[in-house]
Amino acid sequence: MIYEGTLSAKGLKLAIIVGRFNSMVTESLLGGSEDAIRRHGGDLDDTDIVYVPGAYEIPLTAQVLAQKGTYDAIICLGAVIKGSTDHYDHVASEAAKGIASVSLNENVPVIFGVLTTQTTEQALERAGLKAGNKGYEAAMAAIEMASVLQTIQ
Ligand code: INI
Repeated sequence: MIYEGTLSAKGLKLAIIVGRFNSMVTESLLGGSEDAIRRHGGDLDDTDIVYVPGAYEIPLTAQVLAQKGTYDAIICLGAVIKGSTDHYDHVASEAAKGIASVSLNENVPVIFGVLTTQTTEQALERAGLKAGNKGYEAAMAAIEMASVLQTIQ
């Protein structure tokens, strides 16, 4: 037996968490996610968007949303860009670990759409310039995971 998800967002209830830090990047990621959902049959009126201060605050927010039990998947969008201190490393690693643990503990796909880059230019490239839009890709992963989990459950 082979199980696989579809790429249809029709009928899915999704949440998107967006970090305000580096908002020029994260707003472009959000646009990419919305584009993916809309172009795959999803209803943006059924998609909840939650803004948080920065990537560090994403895991707790994802946990509270997941515990509501109403979302088929949660998309986490952020941009952690290396500065002159090691603050970057703490924020990036806590966001990554936290998002993974919420997903495993709550049995909800929680998608890692947090960019971690050395420069603002690299982040912008991945938010709609020459390296695609990771927000779009994160939404596609959310759609596929919501679907494949429905299939195997
Ligand atoms: N938050 C980010 O989302 N990206 C960053 O690059 C960043 N840096 O570099 O500091 C960042 N820091 C804020 C952090 O996410 C928290 O909002 C803050 O520490 C308050 O808890």
